[in-house]
Amino acid sequence: MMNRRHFLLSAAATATLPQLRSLAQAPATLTLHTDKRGPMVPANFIGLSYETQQLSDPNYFTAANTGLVARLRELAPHGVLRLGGNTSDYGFWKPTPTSTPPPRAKREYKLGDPPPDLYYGVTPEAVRNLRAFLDATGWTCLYGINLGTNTPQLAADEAAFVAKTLGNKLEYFQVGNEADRFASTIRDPKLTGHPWNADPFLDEWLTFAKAILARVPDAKFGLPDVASNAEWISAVGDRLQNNPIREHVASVSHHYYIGGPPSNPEMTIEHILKSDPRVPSDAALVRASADKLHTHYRMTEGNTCYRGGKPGVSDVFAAALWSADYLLLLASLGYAGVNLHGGDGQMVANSLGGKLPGDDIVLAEHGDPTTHPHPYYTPVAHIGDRYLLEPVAFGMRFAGHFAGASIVPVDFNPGSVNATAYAAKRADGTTIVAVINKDLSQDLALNLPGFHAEYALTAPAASSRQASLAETTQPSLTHTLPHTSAAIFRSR
Ligand code: BDP
Repeated sequence: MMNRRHFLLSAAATATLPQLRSLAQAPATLTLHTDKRGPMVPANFIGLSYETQQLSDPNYFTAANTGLVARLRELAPHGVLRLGGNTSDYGFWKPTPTSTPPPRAKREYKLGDPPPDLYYGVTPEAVRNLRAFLDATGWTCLYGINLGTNTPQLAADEAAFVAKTLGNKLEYFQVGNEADRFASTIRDPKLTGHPWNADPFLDEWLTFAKAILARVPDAKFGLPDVASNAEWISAVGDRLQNNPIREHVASVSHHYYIGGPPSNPEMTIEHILKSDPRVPSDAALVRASADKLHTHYRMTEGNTCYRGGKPGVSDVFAAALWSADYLLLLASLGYAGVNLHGGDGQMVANSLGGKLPGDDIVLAEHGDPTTHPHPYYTPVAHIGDRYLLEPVAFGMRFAGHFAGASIVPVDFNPGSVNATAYAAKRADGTTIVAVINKDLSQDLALNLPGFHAEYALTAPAASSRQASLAETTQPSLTHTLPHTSAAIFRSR
């Protein structure tokens, strides 16, 4: 019965819906399943992730930093700014000029992580300025609180001030960043004498969350914000599903970098444009955990190449094609949002021990690192006295056209061309289709009756530092989408 019904529905849908057919040797077909409901893409789907240490300069996130305000508004009218990263476990709440950090166990420096003696204060002024910055941008905030080198009392004091000051601009707190990596740093069993895994993490997390709830009774949290450990994602759902704190979990969160570090010869343009099976498998895990808690799931930090990004890969047009595809894939997998990591080069360098390894690559090629964005993967760069949208941000803006729409599941077969397609129904009743041709040499032949091209994402080459996302009326795009480009089509 089920099979037959399913067959009839899809047959009907196929017969009445637009079909996209390639005219070249590699035929592409696209079927829109408008009879099936896909996930709703939240209006604030687009996000950025910055190091919490950015708050150590109270003049960074301020309404007066008009260049940065303007770039965020261009990126998305309603985005989410996430503060976290490795530095979030090294800062302290500094309510008065004489406040001191809590004592910290001594440990050795480990390559690629913050130095053990990294300390910085977050002041009330920085949080007040952050509120004004959020008001000026129209964005909200995921606020990271130190779990690694903090006390529950200080965390609660900070959370109380942040909740009061940010008001409805605060989405939720995150306590601890990538705690699944603490075993080799701030919870090294050789120093603590205790094993470090999801259980002691959740014990510590619950102590902090309860201390915060005692001061902010309606506080919400996202967790576990892991770098990659799948067991921890499952442990959150399993351990918290029967705990009353479940009501306060706003999101199950994790991070994703395609790979790294920059010196890894596998981190190439070709590599970042391939589909990664880890994306749907992570999504299935995180969704299962979120379902147990009746909550959302979000990718709160990630980008192309970890350790600050790779020149020539993370800061070029290929990264725009990657982000356009990756964000729409996550939207179609039901994620509530995505935060790509970036910010000020020095802060990301601090998160990695003081240096961006991408600089060595530029210098080895006799280039000038100062002409590149720092970090190399940042969506918004600060070069000289200007803030600029980098290619990766153009892919985010492209995907942002789906914010507020409902995903329409598709079947897409581009033949031998490395291309992807996504569709959504917008509130105004029109259907939009995004086609991303990530192929570096093959054009994609299209036939999309009833649709016209609306936006084109283009650049001179995948390795170009330039990107363009422009409105278009070019009729030829509905027949041929050139290689290394993407377009959004709208139903008439
Ligand atoms: C993540 C950290 C972040 C780093 C980033 C990177 O949370 O602080 O900047 O990796 O390696 O693991 O680029």
